[in-house]
Amino acid sequence: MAIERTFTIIKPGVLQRRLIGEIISRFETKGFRILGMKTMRIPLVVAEKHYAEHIGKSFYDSLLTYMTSDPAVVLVLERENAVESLRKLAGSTNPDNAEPGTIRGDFGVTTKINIIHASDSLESAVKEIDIFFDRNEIIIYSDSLKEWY
Ligand code: 3AN
Repeated sequence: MAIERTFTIIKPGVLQRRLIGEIISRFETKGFRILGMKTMRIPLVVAEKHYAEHIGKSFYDSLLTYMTSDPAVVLVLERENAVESLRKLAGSTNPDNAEPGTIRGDFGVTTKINIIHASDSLESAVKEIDIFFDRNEIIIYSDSLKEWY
């Protein structure tokens, strides 16, 4: 399977709940390499760009309010089949439908506050990484553990 990069947002509120370590630990245990990671308050223009496909939907305004309300942690992750693998780890959009053992299934609150974003395709991942990261913030390094993953 091909090595891919994907993008994730650990959404507002997770820092306050002290769950960042738990969630990043799940990425690492699953073999993702962290190529970029930062804490940020997402500017409104960035949130608008990221969620442009949802303009006009009933939840759009409240989603933007939530996404810009408190700091988030954004990451660029790499591994084989990264996009599908991270979507599985995140679980269904509605935490009530997300399987136990998934991040949303274990820690999600509501569909809006489902605590994590994971790119839904390689194309989205490329676009979203570009929205949130400068090129020099993505670090390529050799990985001595790669044969395990
Ligand atoms: P996913 O993030 O699982 O790909 P999308 O792209 O349908 O799901 O939705 C983007 C984000 O919009 C979700 N992560 C969630 O925060 C929010 N959202 C989606 N549907 C609803 C809804 N019905 N009510 C409130 N918020 C929603």
